[in-house]
Amino acid sequence: MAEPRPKVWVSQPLFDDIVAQLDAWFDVTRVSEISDHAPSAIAAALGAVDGALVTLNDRIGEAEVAGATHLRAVASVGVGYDNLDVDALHARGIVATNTPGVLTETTADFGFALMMAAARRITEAEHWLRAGQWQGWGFHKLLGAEIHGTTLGILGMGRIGQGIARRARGFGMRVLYHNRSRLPGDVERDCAATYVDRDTLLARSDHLVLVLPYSAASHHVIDADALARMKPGATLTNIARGGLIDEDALADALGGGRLAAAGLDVFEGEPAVNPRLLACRNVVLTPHVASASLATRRAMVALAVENLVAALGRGPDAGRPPTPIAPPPDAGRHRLR
Ligand code: 8YV
Repeated sequence: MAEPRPKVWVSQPLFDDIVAQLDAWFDVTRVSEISDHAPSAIAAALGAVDGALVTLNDRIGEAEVAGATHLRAVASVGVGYDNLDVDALHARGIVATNTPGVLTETTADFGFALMMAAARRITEAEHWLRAGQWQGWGFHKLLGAEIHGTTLGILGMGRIGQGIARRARGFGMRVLYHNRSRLPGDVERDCAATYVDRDTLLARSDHLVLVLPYSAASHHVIDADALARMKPGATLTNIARGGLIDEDALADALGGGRLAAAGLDVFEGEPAVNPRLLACRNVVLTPHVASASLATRRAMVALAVENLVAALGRGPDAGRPPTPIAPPPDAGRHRLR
């Protein structure tokens, strides 16, 4: 008798033509509408399958996998994996994968664009124009912060941080960075980036961009104290995870004029946005779209599918998923909502 086909759950609608590749190997249950699954619904879904394809909305910790006796692999679409309690998965022998690499340049493009939009007040200027307020020349209207020739600070210097640093070269910016570990000399030279401690980064950056992974260790890394250490008139851009910033402290810094502007693509309680930030005119707000080019989002789903097929022992790379997650030293203390 033929071996039964493994069962797979796809938690959100993704790209049908790419997800269809799973049908060659597995019995696939698809969710047809974007869903904020309750933890109990995730637990029930995982309890019935061998593998799952999930996104950052799907938070999977000990409670969700406790009854998932057949679950062998969770493939997450995205490079950040704070939605997964990797230790809990690994403790049960479940392979966890993410999608690094394929979104690096697209996300770096967006991070740079968001920093520029905040500094040069692009969305504020557009809202002003659309509101019919442009009645004539105002030489002093909508004056922004300079970008070329200034100092860019990057907190978190992985692939995406390095991509942003390389873009900054074209704008004649000095690049400072801080990271858990210092980069090798050849990478620093390639990025024309100088390693500094965190306080120096805060004090010297005209534009600070956050690109570090979110974990308990980095929760509210930008709090009232860090904001007070930033250069007066600087900008702050976050394309990583909302929980890196104490949003009330940021609203104070923006409202009080301590910071010139902020660009935020991610929010602590997303999709809800702190109403104080919504009320600030000097913050550019986007709905977690830094990796959202069509080609990149397709590449992310394709890599997640490849990971799942291989992790469940099928296809040419059976048993060797291309991008498994190796837990960082502080994994397992991720904050799950
Ligand atoms: C994705 C992201 O949109 O990759 C990440 O970590 O935040 C975004 O690129 C998201 O993860 C999709 O699940």
